[in-house]
Amino acid sequence: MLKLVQEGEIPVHVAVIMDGNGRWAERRGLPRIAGHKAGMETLREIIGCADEIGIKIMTFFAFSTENWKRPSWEVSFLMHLPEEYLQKELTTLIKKNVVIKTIGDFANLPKHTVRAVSNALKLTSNNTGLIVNFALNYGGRAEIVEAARHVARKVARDELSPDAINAELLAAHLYTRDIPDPDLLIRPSGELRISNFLLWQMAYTELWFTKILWPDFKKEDFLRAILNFQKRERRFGGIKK
Ligand code: V0D
Repeated sequence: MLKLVQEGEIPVHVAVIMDGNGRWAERRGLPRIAGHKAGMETLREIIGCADEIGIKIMTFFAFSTENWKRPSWEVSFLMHLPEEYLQKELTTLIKKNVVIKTIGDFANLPKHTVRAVSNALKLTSNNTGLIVNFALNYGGRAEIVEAARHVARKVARDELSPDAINAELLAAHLYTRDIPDPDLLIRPSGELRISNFLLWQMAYTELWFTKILWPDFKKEDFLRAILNFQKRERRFGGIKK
């Protein structure tokens, strides 16, 4: 399947909702946190594959602004995963020339998490390869609200005319100002929702849903999603040429 995919058009930016980790564990009679650990293995495999086929940007939904509603022990456990992941993978990622980026609000994250992530951002900032973008304490609506506030402040200070506000200007105030909109969203685990992920950016994104849970999602499943994407005709609201 790898060869076939490489013959087609490779999406520039693929977004992934890493869902189904807790359910994967519960089905095996394991604690939910075992699922989160297993999900980290999938993350490694999919980043390797994305790099191999020449995708430029991968955005992974790691923690949403709604995930704070989970039991506090689970939240605490999750907040140690960036450190654990980076301790295991950062050297390999640096060798692969990967750039680590994040989107989301750092303000309410534990200091230890911010420290580990900031260090990784700094150590990979001069790299030029695959961008691995983690959505951490991210919510699509919160992102748009924050952008609107920034724009409103500029108007209030007379730095901006309300007539100059358009989609391009709004987009320039989002976390994703430096990266193109995703071409493809992959959501495993059987949920058929966007769940407040990249709301603005997904206006024309192709969607791929699968019942496979994230820890069971393999390279072949990823390639299948890309292959399906390659068969689609994207019109962006226009008509067939
Ligand atoms: C749990 C499966 C890597 C999905 C993967 C705090 C759910 C493992 C990161 C990570 C999580 C985040 C930022 C960063 C580097 C790594 C991560 C969370 C959960 C939520 F800069 N895996 N991972 N973050 N899981």
